[in-house]
Amino acid sequence: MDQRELVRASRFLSRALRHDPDQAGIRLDPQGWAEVDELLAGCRRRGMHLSRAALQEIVDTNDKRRFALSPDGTRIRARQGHSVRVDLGLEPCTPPTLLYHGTVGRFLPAITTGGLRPMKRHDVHLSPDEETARGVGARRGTPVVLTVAAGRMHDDGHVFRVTDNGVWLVAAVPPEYLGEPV
Ligand code: HQG
Repeated sequence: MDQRELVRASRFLSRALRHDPDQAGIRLDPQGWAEVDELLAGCRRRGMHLSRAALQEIVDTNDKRRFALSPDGTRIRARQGHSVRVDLGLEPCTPPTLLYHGTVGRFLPAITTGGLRPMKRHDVHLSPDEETARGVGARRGTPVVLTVAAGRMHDDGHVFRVTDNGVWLVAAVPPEYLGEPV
């Protein structure tokens, strides 16, 4: 597959596995897994002809390792980023002292007042380093990076989880844990 096709297919999969399984004609189990055969059939019905090998290539080469196959290769899910309710089965864990959130200036007034909210997703997504967060913010314009006092939040009882591709998840970040934009 060429790069453009890979990106198009990856977007289709993100939508199907995170946001709109019905539209792709697939079902997700409570942990977010879809049957690969069902997914490939659903793709075909929507004019997205994807072979098993192409799917494997997307899973292996995706820039953010967005998708995971089950060990036997029969099921696939998104590693994070869902808007549909799924239980990823991630255990609570201790975050580093600081985490980072990439956003854009136009959201700052609302964030300063209300803190970081998950918006359409299940959780607020935080990055382990400033550079990654800058990339996240840059999707929407000139990026602004906020530091999050994750260690202090954890000490105060907020529950953190980390996906196996290194994205930190928390239900919300109250404004008192946010640092000045860097
Ligand atoms: C902002 C991508 C107003 C928040 C990325 C963000 C990430 C508020 C937007 C992953 C707010 C939500 C997640 C508040 C937060 N008022 N705006 N109180 N609280 N916001 O896409 O973090 O490509 O849901 O700053 O790389 O941008 O999908 O979250 O700008 O890892 O794999 O509301 O999505 O990964 O946007 O991105 P999103 P995000 P994928």
